Amino acid sequence: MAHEDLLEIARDVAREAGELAARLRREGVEVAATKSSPIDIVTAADRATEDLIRSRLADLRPGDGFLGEESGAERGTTGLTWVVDPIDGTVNYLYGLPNWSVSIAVVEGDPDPTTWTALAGAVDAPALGELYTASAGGGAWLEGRPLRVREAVPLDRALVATGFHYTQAIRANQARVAQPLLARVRDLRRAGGAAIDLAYLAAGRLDAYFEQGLNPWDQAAGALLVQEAGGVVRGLDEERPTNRMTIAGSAGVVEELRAALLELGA
Ligand code: 2AM
Ligand code: CA
Repeated sequence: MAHEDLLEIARDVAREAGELAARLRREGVEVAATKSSPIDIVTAADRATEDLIRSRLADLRPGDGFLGEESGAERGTTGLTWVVDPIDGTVNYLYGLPNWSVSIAVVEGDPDPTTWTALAGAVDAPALGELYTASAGGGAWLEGRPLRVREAVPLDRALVATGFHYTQAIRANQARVAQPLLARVRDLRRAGGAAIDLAYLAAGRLDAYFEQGLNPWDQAAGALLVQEAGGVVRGLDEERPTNRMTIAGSAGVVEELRAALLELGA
């Protein structure tokens, strides 16, 4: 199937899932359970939204694999896997802050960011009224507007977004790194959703982004947006993003940020 057809599926399913999550938000939201730590939460809306996405994709693309944050992995037979975060930025969603999104990507190969080839992706942010899309070789788009990362600036003029882990021990090290880094950049932003951070980067609203501990579904669609907008997404030592670190932006900023993170022991 052509990338454009996969993109249409990603976009349509993300939009429908975004409408469901937004409606459930208006009806009220409570924490259903905690996951890796007491602050790592899941709501009934995360589960209902993933169920909707999973069943739509099963109808439209039987045979493809699925990897979702809430319901886990299912191997397919076509070599393609849909990598889904039903609600990225769940804490924002719970608190009524607008930076949460539905993130859907389709990848070829094992559903592992260090090896997969992302073919298409959509990040739908209903509370922002923004639906971002990208396909491999087809560019990154926001509502009909092609996206481009900002031209590289020196790190001391870069607006850098990041996020903090749900695990307190990892947070302690992130705080230790953030303190000196703050003096070396224009400013830091922490909006609370990796997929939108990456989409903002693709749209030229940030100069760079880094985060430790992202899962495949947090970054699958967002990383493709950044790459298709002319940016780079990589790890600390590795050329591909890993669970340990994701660094993204224009090539020049990414190199300088990476060197600073290595020096600071991130
Ligand atoms: P979530 O909202 O789906 O949990 C927060 O910095 C961003 O990182 C969110 O996109 C969050 O996704 C994601 N994230 C993934 N794993 C995380 C972790 N272990 N700790 C904190 N944030 C995590
Ligand atoms: Ca999530």
